[in-house]
Amino acid sequence: GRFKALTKMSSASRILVTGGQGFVGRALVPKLQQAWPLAEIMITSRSRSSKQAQGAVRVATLDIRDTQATKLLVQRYQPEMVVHLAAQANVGLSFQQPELTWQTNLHGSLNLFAALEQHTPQATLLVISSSDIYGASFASQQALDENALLQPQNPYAASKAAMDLAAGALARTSQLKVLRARAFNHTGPGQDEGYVLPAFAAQIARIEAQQEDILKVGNLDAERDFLHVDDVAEAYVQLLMHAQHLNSGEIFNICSGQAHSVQSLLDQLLSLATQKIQPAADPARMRPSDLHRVQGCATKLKEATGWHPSKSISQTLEDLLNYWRQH
Ligand code: A2R
Repeated sequence: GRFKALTKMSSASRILVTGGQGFVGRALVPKLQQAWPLAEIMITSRSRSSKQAQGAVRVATLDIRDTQATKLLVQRYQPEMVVHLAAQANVGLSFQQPELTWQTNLHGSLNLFAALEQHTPQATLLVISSSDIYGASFASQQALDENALLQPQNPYAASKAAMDLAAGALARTSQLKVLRARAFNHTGPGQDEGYVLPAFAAQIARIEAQQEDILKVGNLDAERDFLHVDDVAEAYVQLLMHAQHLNSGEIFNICSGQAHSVQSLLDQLLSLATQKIQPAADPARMRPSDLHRVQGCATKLKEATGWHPSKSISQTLEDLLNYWRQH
């Protein structure tokens, strides 16, 4: 049972997290430290400016588009486990800068894969892919599992799909243990206001502090499958812990299994506010949303690792609002 699984868990003394200073990275690193207290952790960032209390964590300056620098880092550090988070993760920006998006998400990833294959062929690699790669498959309005067709609808999604497929091929052609996580929507403290839930929470907090008058909202019809970023990070840790028992190339959806309308999430946030707030439709935020419902099935992840989300959507929204009240 559980004990047997624990004794067989993967060990590691050097863990590398690309993009470790990003939103997910900042939630993940403390969990990695907890799970592997004896391991050394290195994160990469293009800049040295630090959003993170670095503690025992080393920060390497790296642009993954740089083939040589990526090789050198892997060769010198010799990671046993790698979480590949680094990406141009902004969908909007991917329309304006498709070239940057492809260079980072596909070619940068290929640089990392080649470096690992050459210098640390026994390593475990967890690549972070995205539910966006299913794209038009969500038109079915069903909770999608890992077998859904990849039908990306924007440059970001297409570049992540290509990365995901390249990682699948890598699993077949190398000895690396490759795991693919397809993350659905996630949110939490520290997420950029460009995302819908932080945008609501930040405005509510500013209205409570009398710094603003109106809450501007966009399209509220869309339904999305949200997890707290801590539960996403926990899923990544669990996958790494169980890596020895998982097949290389295996795919896991990271999601709650439930879809909530943006309207209902806004309503919940408004009910947490200390005053009555009337939202106002803002034409500038009315981006047409191509997908009505995005919902995933997390059964495979749950069965493989025992993972279960620990934060409900209402706790997640509370966390978010409290974060913005303090910022
Ligand atoms: O270099 P930094 O510290 O600005 O880190 C960004 C990093 N990044 C890169 N790293 C190396 N070379 C590049 N050319 C490059 N471009 C970007 O990726 C950034 O902090 C990190 C991604 O973090 P966020 O933008 O905060 O995304 P988030 O929400 O943490 O997403 C993590 C992963 C991504 O692969 C998404 O595509 C996926 O989850 O949904």
